[in-house]
Amino acid sequence: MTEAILEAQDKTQKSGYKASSITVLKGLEAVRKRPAMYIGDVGARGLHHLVYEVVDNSIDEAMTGNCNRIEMTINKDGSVSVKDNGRGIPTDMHPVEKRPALEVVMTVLHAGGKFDKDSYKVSGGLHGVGVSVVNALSEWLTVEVVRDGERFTQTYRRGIPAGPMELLGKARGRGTTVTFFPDPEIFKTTTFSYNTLVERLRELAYLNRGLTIIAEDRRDDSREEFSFKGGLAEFVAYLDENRTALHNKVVYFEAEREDIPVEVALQYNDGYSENIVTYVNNINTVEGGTHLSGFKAALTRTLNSYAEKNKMFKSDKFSLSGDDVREGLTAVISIKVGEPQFEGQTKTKLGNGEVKGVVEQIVNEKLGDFLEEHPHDAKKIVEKSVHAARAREAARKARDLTRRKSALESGSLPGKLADCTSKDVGQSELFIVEGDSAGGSAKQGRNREFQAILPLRGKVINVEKARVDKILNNEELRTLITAVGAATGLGNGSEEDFDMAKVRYGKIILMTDADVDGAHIRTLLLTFLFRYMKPLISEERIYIAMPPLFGVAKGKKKLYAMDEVERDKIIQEFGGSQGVHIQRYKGLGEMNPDQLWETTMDPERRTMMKVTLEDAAAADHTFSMLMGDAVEPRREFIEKNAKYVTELDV
Ligand code: 0RA
Repeated sequence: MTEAILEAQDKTQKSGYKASSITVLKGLEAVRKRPAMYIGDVGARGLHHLVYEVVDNSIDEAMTGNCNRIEMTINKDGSVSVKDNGRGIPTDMHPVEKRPALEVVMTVLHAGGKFDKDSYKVSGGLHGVGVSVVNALSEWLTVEVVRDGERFTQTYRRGIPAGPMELLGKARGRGTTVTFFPDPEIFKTTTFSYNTLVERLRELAYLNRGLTIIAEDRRDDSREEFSFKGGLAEFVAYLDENRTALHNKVVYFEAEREDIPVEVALQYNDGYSENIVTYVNNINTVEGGTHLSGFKAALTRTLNSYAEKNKMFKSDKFSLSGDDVREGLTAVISIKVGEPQFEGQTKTKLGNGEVKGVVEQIVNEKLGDFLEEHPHDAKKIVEKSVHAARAREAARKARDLTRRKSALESGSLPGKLADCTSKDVGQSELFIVEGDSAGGSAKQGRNREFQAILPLRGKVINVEKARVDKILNNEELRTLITAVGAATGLGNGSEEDFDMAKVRYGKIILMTDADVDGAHIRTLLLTFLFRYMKPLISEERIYIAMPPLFGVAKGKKKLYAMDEVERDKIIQEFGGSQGVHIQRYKGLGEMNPDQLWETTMDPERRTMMKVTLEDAAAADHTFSMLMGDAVEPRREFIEKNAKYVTELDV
């Protein structure tokens, strides 16, 4: 224990309490000065990361086998408590710093994380920055520890101890409870979303088999308890609950090689999309990486060799491609790496080269075993893949035809697209607009230098229910693919074909009516982008235009309102409703080009919603529910969420 604490201290600081408290203040100051460097941003996302950071510390206790229960509570006053039944943060005197270890952990940057060498701590990224960062960014924080039969507590304000650690008295059990209120001086909002937190906590419960996680919202008495004995197998079943499975039992295995534990669950369904969610140290690696590559390589190889060995291909030359074997596949891969290297735009791509071979070997072996032991399921999976291969071949032939034809007929860009003149991708924007009349207004109202308009006339196909050949026959999606410019020719549009470097616009903005139809078209478009152009979402290039709902005019003055509350405020500012004319915009088409520019398109004045991908698994579940076969969950979701769509987190 003492050794562990010694390790945690700053080795250059040996001059006792005063010097170390100066270091502490400097550390806290650095965090408060540049919060985004530690937690990503100071918006809703950063706010919720505070909770994840505290929970991560408890998860570490669980991962080392020292804790099996974590409770997260949003309290009535809006503060959050995270309680675990782990060993409790040590409370004995720090031999050099001359203050309790608890205070050191809570106030010294990175002190907490270095205690346990065995746990898979994350270097860099948003996670693993240490609970002291949460402390520094909280208006107040109270920690309570039960350890060795006694209860201790300490409170801090903006990271600074409000008093010494206190002994509260005797107590049973053990564990740590951290309660904090985020600092309104730092955060744009301090209101926690229970749903957002629940989604992450559910995910963590799936990822840590057997761990009980309880979420509670005392503001409205919501409560959920998650505990999954089946771990990832149950996760996959949950992701596919709105789909029809091809085989009854989820394929599940785990193994460890070169100190890298690998856990995989997968299931095929009768749909066409590919849904692989990957994690490293409980972090969702949205951009994939070496673990995903290893898995894909093994899947393709194992299915081909099994099918060949069992003479399931009609011709010797036949083989299944990666796309073929991933059609209708839902899989979750979770691995632990001692020193992960995160790369990519959003630092969610695993770079460690050694991981690919490890995952590949394990999947080859274990999936091979599964196929041998379950010939009935194996047959279904191979048949599905062979079917996918045939459809893909037919689609390719059809595509070659259309490509030649369209090359003769026109240039490469769709005729409906009113492109911008600038070739600077960074500043150019593509507006995808619902309907011809709104499209016309947008074309007239835009700044043609950097704004391109693509009006959508016909129906956008539901890609959850269609195979790639059908998708490519959909006029609207084809024009969209061509306008974006990143799919290779009219390639199959899957992630591998999608080339971010070729995207022609910095921002792609969905502009649909503020009504039910508009919302439907927007969901169809988002589903397509999520399934076939995911990097556009993970790199946060997709936006949703927010046209005003009301125009409020008095005399020559006219203001716009996004909702009823704003409308009423404007009426008040105008000195009451006398002589005030209110217009409710039902569709974009009701606005003239100038109005559309002023309210919705002008970068100086518009409000837009950025589409983010915090949690790919939750997004998959939402889309499969919204666009899949089951009607009841969709109706429930829409009723529950219709009122709360402020920040869209797919
Ligand atoms: C440092 C050392 C030990 C445990 C912890 C920190 C710890 C931190 C947190 C944060 C939230 N819950 C926590 N639980 C434990 C190990 C102590 C020992 O060896 O007994």
